Amino acid sequence: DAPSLAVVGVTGAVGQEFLSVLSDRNFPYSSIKMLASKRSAGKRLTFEDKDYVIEELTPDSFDGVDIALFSAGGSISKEFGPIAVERGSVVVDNSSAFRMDEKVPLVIPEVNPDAMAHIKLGLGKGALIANPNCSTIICLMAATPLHRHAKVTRMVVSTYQAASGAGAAAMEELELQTREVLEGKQPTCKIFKQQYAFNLFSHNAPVLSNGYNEEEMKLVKETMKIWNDLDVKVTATCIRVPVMRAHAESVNLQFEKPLDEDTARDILKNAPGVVVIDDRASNHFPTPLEVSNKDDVAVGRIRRDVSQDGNHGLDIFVCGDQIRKGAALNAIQIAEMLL
Ligand code: 2RA
Repeated sequence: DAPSLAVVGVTGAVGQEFLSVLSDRNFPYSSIKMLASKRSAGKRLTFEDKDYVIEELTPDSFDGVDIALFSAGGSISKEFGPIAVERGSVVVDNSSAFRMDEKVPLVIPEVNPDAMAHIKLGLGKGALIANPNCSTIICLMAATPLHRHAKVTRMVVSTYQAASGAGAAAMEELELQTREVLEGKQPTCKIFKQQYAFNLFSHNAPVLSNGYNEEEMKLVKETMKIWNDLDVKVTATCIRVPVMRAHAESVNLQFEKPLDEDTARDILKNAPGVVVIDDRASNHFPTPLEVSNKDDVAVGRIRRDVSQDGNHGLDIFVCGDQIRKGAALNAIQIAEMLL
């Protein structure tokens, strides 16, 4: 019979997208708990023509819950993820809290489904599965089909990341600043402390001692874990750009054996969850607006890397919806694998 669900962080951008995706995909459920902080407890929401009261997240919230979808930040996942597992729930966690824990599968269903093959519902014991970071998901949805064909030895990623990755408030501030700047007013800078509208800046994640920021090191480390390949060389530069909800990424790939652009294009055309938009004649390639609110990741600018000998290098350009495939859709596809 259908599982009982809980959505932790239901009022956030990803929490709301969880509900949209559950509904769009007719995900079966016997019951669903809407969980959030004390601040939101008591508020009402309607989901699939039924009224719900948002409940405050407590340890008891997970009694009788089969699948708990988390997207309420790393500290909430760290505190309540293990409690939910203890109460018998399978947790799909969108935060970074457990992604690099070797006991926790880090899963993109189209890429490495086997990593969670040992986790089932109804065994009377819980488990935790981590959803990768959005920029990792979007990059690997395109890079993995090529990697499977010709083994990537080095990947260089430059990301152009949307406001949504910093939450609903960041999206609101981008819109507000855009209006203010156009009206000749001083932009309101509360979220990023600098002007975002008509500007771009290095990703707001903390910068580490090696000069990389946390977002860039997520791409490096999560790729190695998801590909189960500690030898692949990855470097990244993550930039925040004034776009609402879809990330764009320029990806340079070097391969162990030759892979020409036509073969690469065919591979990508047949890759699950990927659409190729690669029309040189009309200069039509993926854009954030074109992938927003959609499930598929779009790939284009597929071309031989002219700085490499032969066909051992490719450049591609990828766009994907950060809230959907970058977070909520991927998490629910993981949950679907439990059914
Ligand atoms: C960002 N990857 O875009 C983060 C969101 N999880 O800032």
